[in-house]
Amino acid sequence: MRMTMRWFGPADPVPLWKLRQVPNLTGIVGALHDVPTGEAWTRAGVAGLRQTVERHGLALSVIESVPVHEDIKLGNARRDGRIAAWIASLEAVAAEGIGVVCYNFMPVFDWTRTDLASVRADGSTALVYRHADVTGDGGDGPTVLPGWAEAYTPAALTALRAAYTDLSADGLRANLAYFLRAVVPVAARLGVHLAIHPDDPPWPVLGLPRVVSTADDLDFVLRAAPDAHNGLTFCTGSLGARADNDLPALARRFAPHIHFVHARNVLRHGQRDFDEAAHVSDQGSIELARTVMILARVGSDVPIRPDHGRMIWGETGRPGYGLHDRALEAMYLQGLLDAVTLEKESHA
Ligand code: DNO
Repeated sequence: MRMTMRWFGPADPVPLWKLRQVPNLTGIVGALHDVPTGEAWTRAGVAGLRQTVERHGLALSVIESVPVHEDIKLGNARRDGRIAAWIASLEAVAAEGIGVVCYNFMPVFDWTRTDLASVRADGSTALVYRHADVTGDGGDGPTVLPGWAEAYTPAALTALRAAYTDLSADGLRANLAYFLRAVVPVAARLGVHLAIHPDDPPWPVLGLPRVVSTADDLDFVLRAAPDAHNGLTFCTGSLGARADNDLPALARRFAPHIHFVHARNVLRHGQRDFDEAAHVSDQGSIELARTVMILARVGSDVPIRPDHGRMIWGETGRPGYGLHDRALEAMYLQGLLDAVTLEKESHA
């Protein structure tokens, strides 16, 4: 696997020159964050990002994400126009030679946490999720939570959530299948590997359905438009927030369809609460080392990135995306990859 790290563009407190000094880091995971969701990216925009990354001696390996507009998830009358724009973005990405595109299909909210700086016993801070804190304010839920990719006004959020009232999980699944049947043939023609990101957390939030949470859900995605270019982002932290997702088993089962890996650990408390933990396997509930080694043994040579880290050594910045802990994580992952390489050599 190829080591990559996420970079949020010129406004990211962690500059590219620092990422370049992480040993064995070759690739950057980026996006055009200033293009509004639903608008088509231009080739010039993608070229600009690629050139900036390349000037720092790195490659733009993955686009994360080309956001999917709510009209597509809702399956309303505007969806075909939105899909056309998504396809135009895909064409811009392909024209610049970038081969992997990550996206998600979570209604309204992207990843959700209830505290972005929970103080740990060692003085570091981490992101945590407490289900009661999302749903526990009388039924309507809060209008703003830390970590949402889109900032909604309370009125916009209420209207958007109302639009989902009649959409069941099966309805959302049908809209996902419609989207996949439209975009996968284009991705195949362009040679771009699509990698859907699982729901984070992998259960319904605020009454909105989520349909990319379990092994059956991943299977549904792959069957909806069977093609080598229709694949998965294997996010250990998202999938691993559910105790009934057996990560080593999922890694073995889905390896041929995994085009991108997000690695991190979580410490689960009960069914619906968790803390983000340091990567080392025994710090969390996930068998992270075993899972990554399985992917390295049986999977393809795909990009992997350390996902969120804690804030350590007094670092401040974008929650989950500081430099120090993610660099430690990259080294832990690199050690696991080296171990598998040595293992393969000793059997050769
Ligand atoms: C959080 C990320 C997500 C991810 C999207 C992919 O840090 O893993 O925001 O980028 O869900 O579409």
